[in-house]
Amino acid sequence: MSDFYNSVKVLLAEHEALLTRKNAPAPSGNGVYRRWQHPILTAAHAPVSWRYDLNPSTNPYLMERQGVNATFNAGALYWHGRYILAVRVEGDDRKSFFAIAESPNGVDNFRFWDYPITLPQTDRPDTNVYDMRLTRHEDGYIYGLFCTERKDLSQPDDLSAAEAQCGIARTTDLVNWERLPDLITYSGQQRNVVLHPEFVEGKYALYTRPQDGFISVGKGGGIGWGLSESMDGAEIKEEVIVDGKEYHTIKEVKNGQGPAPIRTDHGWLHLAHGVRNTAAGLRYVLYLFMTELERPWVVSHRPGGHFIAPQGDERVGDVSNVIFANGWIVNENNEVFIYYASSDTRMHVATSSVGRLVDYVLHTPEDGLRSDRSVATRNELIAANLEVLEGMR
Ligand code: M1P
Repeated sequence: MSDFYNSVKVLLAEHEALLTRKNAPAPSGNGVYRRWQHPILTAAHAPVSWRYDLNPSTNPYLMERQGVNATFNAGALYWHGRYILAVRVEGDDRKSFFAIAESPNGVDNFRFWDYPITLPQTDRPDTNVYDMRLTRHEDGYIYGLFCTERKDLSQPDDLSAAEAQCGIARTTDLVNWERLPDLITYSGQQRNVVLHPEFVEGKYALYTRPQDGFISVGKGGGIGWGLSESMDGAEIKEEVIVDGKEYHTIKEVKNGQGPAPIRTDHGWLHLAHGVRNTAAGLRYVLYLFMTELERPWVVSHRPGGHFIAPQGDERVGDVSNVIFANGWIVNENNEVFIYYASSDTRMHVATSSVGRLVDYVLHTPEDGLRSDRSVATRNELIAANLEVLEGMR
C-alpha cells in the first residue's frame, strides 16, 4: 500500500515540477513579438486527478484511466489581474471540453482549476465542442462562443458528415455558465464565430465564418459580420464579408477571426488565421489586420503575409503544420500576450505590445498579389536601406 502512495507522490511531484517550470523568452525575435521557449500547456499539464484513479483498491496498478490527448485553442481573458485561459482539452476519446487554466504572470505557472467547465446543453446535445472565444461584453457578461459539432443527420450513411454551428454560453464568474440558444444564421454552417466587445448601432455584433461544408468552406468563407438584437436567441439576418479569401495568399482556402479584436487609437486590431493548401496538406498561419473604430466591419489596414507561422517543434502534432489562436490579452501596461496553439496539440505564448502591433499593421506593405509587385516593394526597402548603410560608413 505504501508503494502505491509513494508512486502517487512521485506522479504529483513530477506534475508540480512541470507546472512550476519557469519560462523564458526566446533569445531572439523579429521585433514584432517574442516567442517564449516552453509550451505553456500540454496534455501533461492536465491534473493527475483528471487522469488517474488514485484509489489503490480500484486501480492497484496506478494506471491512467482517462487519458488527456491535447490542450489547445484557448480563449483568453484578463481577470482580476490574472491570466485566464478557457482551454480546449481533448480526451483520448476525441471529445473536447473546456477547462479554465490560470497563471499569475501570463507566461508560466498555468494551472487548471479543479473541475472542467460544466456546459449546459440545449435540446440538441453537442457531440463535440471546441475553440471558445471569450468576450467581456459591455452588457456586463462574459460570453463564450464556441463551435458545437453534431452529426449531419441528412447524411446518415457518411459517418464523417458533421455540422458545425456556433454555441453560446455566458457567465459572470467563469464557474457557472448559462447556455443560450445556438446562433441562427442563414449560411449552411458556422465556425470561428466571435462576439465584438461593444454594441454597434445598439446591437450585438458578431464576426462569423459562413461555410458550405464541415471542413471546406466551399463557395462561402471569409470573415463575416452581422448584427443581432439579442444574445438570448441570437440571429443574424444578413452577413457581410469583412475579410475574404484571396487567390495565392496565406488565406487562399479559408480564414477565420481569432479572438475579439483589441480597441486601439488607430482602429480595431484583429488577429486571424489563414489557410492554404500544400502537397503536405493544409497550412494554418496567423495574420493581423485593422478595421475602422466606428465601422468595425470595414478593413483599414491589411499587412501582407503571415504574422506567426509554425516553426520547429510547433510544426508537428495531431494536425501538423497548424498555428491557431483564439485568445489574447492586453494588460494594464499595454503588453499583449498572444496565446497560440501548435498543430492542434499544445499551447504557447508570444508577447508584444499594442504599440508594436499597431506599428506592424500600419507599416507592413499589403500583399501585392503578384511576384513582380513583391519584388518592387522589397526593392524600395533595399534602396532606402543601402542609403542608410552608406551613411553609416
Ligand atoms: O485543424 C486545424 C483547425 O481546423 C479548424 O479551423 P477552420 O475551421 O478554420 O478550418 C478548427 O477545427 C480548429 O479547431 C482547428 O485547430
